[in-house]
Amino acid sequence: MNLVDDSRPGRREQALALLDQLESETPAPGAPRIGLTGAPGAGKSTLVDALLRELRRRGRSVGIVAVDPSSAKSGGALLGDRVRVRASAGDPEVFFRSMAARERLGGLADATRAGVTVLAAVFDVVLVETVGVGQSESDVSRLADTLVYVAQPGAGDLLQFMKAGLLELPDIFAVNKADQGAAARRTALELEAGLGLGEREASQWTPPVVLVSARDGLGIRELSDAIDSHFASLVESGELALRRRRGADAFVIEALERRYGSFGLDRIGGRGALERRLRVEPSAARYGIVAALAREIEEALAKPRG
Ligand SMILES: Nc1nc2c(ncn2[C@@H]2O[C@H](COP(=O)(O)OP(=O)(O)O)[C@@H](O)[C@H]2O)c(=O)[nH]1
Ligand SMILES: [Mg+2]
Repeated sequence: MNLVDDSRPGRREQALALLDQLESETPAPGAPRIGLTGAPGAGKSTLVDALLRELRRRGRSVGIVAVDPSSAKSGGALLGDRVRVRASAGDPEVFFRSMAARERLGGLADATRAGVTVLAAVFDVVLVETVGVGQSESDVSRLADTLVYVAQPGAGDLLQFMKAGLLELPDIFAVNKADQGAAARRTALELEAGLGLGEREASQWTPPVVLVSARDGLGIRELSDAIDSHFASLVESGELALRRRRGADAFVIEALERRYGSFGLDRIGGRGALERRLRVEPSAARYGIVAALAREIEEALAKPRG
């Protein structure tokens, strides 16, 4: 993690090589990568803590990456997360890392993905907390095997979510604050109804809606079971490898596009050509590839056109 955090140019090459090595040498399926997303205040952090306790009860070691969309980093941790780091202090089977949303490894690979790669090589389960899904910035659907959307009772964000056509992305819906009673049950029913309307990719999995109270520890066992079932179904269907590959390819394209724009991508044949090239590359080498392609684009941009 320290190497990955090191921004000196020489270290950056080393870090990218290490990350590819970790991805290729960690036997599949490896650690489930569980993403938790949802509006600020929905209770994601509280739920991560509750899940952490449940997972530890089940004897599993846990790595956590928390992405804060607003905070600046200070001394390696985000201010708001100090308390939580302390809560698991002294447990060697738990590792917590928080990062600011815009952090980039050498300005290119996103630090969240790098953190997940490292923790997945070491811990039994990786939890990623972040806001933002279906957006280019900090899009957790790209690095999670199982995406949990955390809703809260009466949330207008649910409507926004449905309007944006993002109901297809989550694998599990957790309606938090079930201790609020009827309001939470109503939100769960609305969600279930909404799910019936949406178009889903043809697959065996029907996303469950689980009522939880992260504060009181209600429904946490059920949520944990649902997460396990989803991961098992990904492994069984062979979807896991496909999903990880799709996510990694999207990460490469997005990283290059963000840095060089479509103008830059055009200099190496455009987005379509890039997608075709990625298809024939081994899937566990995405960090090195993104750096190599960046060099290629820079060389092309340095040459006069035509
Ligand atoms: N009543 C109730 N409040 C909760 C629950 N979970 C979280 N909260 C509260 O909701 C607020 C936001 O929680 P937090 O975990 O920081 O949300 P995040 O922004 O999604 O990470 C805090 O005041 C929590 O104490 C819950 O299950 N029930
Ligand atoms: Mg939070």
